[in-house]
Amino acid sequence: MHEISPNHPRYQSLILREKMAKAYQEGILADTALIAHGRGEAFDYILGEKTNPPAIEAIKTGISAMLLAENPIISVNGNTAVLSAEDIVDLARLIPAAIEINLFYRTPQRVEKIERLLKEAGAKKVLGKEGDDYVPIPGLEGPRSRAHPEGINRADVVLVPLEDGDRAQSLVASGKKVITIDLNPLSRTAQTASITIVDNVVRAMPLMIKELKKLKHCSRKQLTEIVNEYDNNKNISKTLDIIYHHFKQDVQS
Ligand code: PTJ
Repeated sequence: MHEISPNHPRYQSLILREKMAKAYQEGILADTALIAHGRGEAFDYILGEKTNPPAIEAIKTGISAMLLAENPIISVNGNTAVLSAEDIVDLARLIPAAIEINLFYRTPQRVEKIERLLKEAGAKKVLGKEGDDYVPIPGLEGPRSRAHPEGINRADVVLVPLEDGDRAQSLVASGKKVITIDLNPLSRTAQTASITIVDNVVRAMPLMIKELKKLKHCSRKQLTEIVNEYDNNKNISKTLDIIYHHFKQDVQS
């Protein structure tokens, strides 16, 4: 570990890097997790490393959809667990929603480590463990197609931060509402999901919890209106406009 000065202009970003590097050394993360993180960092940089208005709108809609759901669930992979374990547990408790481990690069050792991380963060029940029952998600092969019968399989709304495109597509195709958090507005996941929050998971999750506390008092009718008024393609276009203007300003200045 290197000593990082809080005065460093990229302090937050460097702290997250160190956290990810340590988790990789501990065997919690997949071999390519740091590449995925780096791609996220690049997009975060061009988004101004802040939560932009379209993300706020998507957060509000995503929380409304989770509150309206009969069986909401949060699908957790290695990167999300390392970056946001406490927030995942808090959000799941407050909605309330189930938590299921679902890994792209699944190994029994990683599943156990991620389960431990979630339990240490306060999770009472975690689905998708090694010995657990599972059914395949139609259209997907291998370990990443696993869906717990009481979890993702029967869920109507799934929050899947940092997801891979195939899986997001398959979940949508099986009739589920998919909410994702992805810094890349052009990724297949971002383009396929029902509600795409283009933001860093470390900023989006606390904001989701804050929004939940506000929306919890709304009627089902009000929540339904929020969901029905939302247009994901328009929302992503607004984010792309922000990126475009960001570049344009930089070129002109
Ligand atoms: O733990 P596993 O085995 O399930 O593997 C997880 C990874 C993330 C390695 C795997 O799903 C993967 O390879 O994902 P991709 O296809 O690289 O997609 C990751 C997406 O997340 C990319 O679009 C990144 O821009 C985005 N991303 C990376 N870091 C963040 C992020 N989005 C939000 N917040 C981040 N911190």
